[in-house]
Amino acid sequence: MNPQQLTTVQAVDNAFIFILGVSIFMLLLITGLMVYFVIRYSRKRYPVPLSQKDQNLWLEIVWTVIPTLLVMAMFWFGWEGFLTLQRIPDGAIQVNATARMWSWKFTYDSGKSSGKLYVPVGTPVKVKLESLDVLHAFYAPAFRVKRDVVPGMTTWVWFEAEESGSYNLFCAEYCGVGHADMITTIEAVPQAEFDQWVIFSQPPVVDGEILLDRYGCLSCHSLDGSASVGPTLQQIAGRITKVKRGAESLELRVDRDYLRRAILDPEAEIVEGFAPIMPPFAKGSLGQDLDRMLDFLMTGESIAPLDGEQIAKEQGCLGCHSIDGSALVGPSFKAIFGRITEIEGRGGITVDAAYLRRSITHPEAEIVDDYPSIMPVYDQLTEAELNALVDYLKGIK
Ligand code: HEC
Ligand code: HEC
Ligand SMILES: [Cu+2]
Repeated sequence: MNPQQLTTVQAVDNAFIFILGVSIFMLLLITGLMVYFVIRYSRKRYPVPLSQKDQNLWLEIVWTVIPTLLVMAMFWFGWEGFLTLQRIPDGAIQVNATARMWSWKFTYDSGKSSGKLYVPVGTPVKVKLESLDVLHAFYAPAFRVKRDVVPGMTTWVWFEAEESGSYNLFCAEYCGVGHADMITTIEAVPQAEFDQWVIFSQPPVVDGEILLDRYGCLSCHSLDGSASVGPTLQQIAGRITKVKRGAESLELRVDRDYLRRAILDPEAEIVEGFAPIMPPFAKGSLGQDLDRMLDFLMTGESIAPLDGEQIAKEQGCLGCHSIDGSALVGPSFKAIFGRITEIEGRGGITVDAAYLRRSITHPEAEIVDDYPSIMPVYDQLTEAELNALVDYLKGIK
């Protein structure tokens, strides 16, 4: 077998193209011969048969041996393809995929998760597949992989993206009314971008110190007043800082804008007495965390609230709940706060924050009348995420 492993695309395409090629060749050969014989030996030309052969050993050998070889070759390509799909190459990174009605969640080693599958170009990726509810299937046509995602069982696929781009990813097993919402994409990005993305945009944290630590700020900055590689960040807001902007020396009061510049473009203004070695942080890689970081640095404590809408999207809530009043799989979120909701076997309950929390963490405890009890249990949300969700729901008018 080849010392260098095939990719899944090569493996499947080899088998496919070989079988297709043989089939087309046979189709043309047989049809051509048939037409030729029909004309050549038509009854008009030869009303009486010229000969009546019933034996030709060579012909029999030829049409036994050649098809046998062809079928064995088909088996060879198929078998090689099967083995390639089974054998995960060395150096593959792992991503865990969780399918649920009706969304995908991909979790990376760093703890980061996303609704699209991000992969580095040129590195094999092993995707571990698990389902939280019913049968789904992971189907990425561009990489020729398709595998059932079975509740209670772990399956996996691997593939390697050779070029960066955005590739379709489907659920290929009908899994209920929201099945079609399980379309997402595989985003293949250059390795450096992937590393940046996986490391620098991680799950939301609520503690400012953890947040700074996560981005590596604390390896150069202290929070206790001591200078290290960079100035301390303790009580930085409002402090007068001496910086060099080009050749110019300035004294600036630290405000939000200054902090933003110091993080996104540290080279523009260098704090006196320190080396210009702080790496710039791209706005995109910090995302929402930039504002939360600034909040923390400005106040020393509070962190901006998480974006509840974002969480609702990521968690798939909006696949089952509309915000425009239409009933999807679950009741609409429109004007949910304060309304009376009819609970099976218990009558009307006024929707308040506590009820919303219970609905999310223990949806099976109170079932809204006329709806099936299929809402997934969200017990993995952090306190902050839960609060953000409840605030978001409250705000939907
Ligand atoms: C490799 C070390 C290093 C890392 C990592 C680093 N910094 Fe810095 N930082 C410095 C140095 C050195 C300075 C002073 C020189 C300058 O202004 O660029 C500085 C300056 C600053 C200043 C201006 C401080 C003042 O007194 O005016 C702020 C604010 C700051 N960094 C925030 C951050 C944040 C937030 C992070 C993480 C997202 C971070 N830094 C990551 C080394 C680092
Ligand atoms: C698979 C579909 C599905 C998903 C995903 C889902 N829900 Fe639900 N949800 C339902 C159904 C069905 C009901 C009604 C039955 C019940 O009470 O369990 C419901 C009920 C609710 C209720 C009570 C509504 C009322 O009118 O009293 C709230 C609040 C709620 N969901 C919030 C959420 C949030 C927040 C998320 C995301 C974290 C979410 N749901 C995700 C299907 C879903
Ligand atoms: Cu599905």
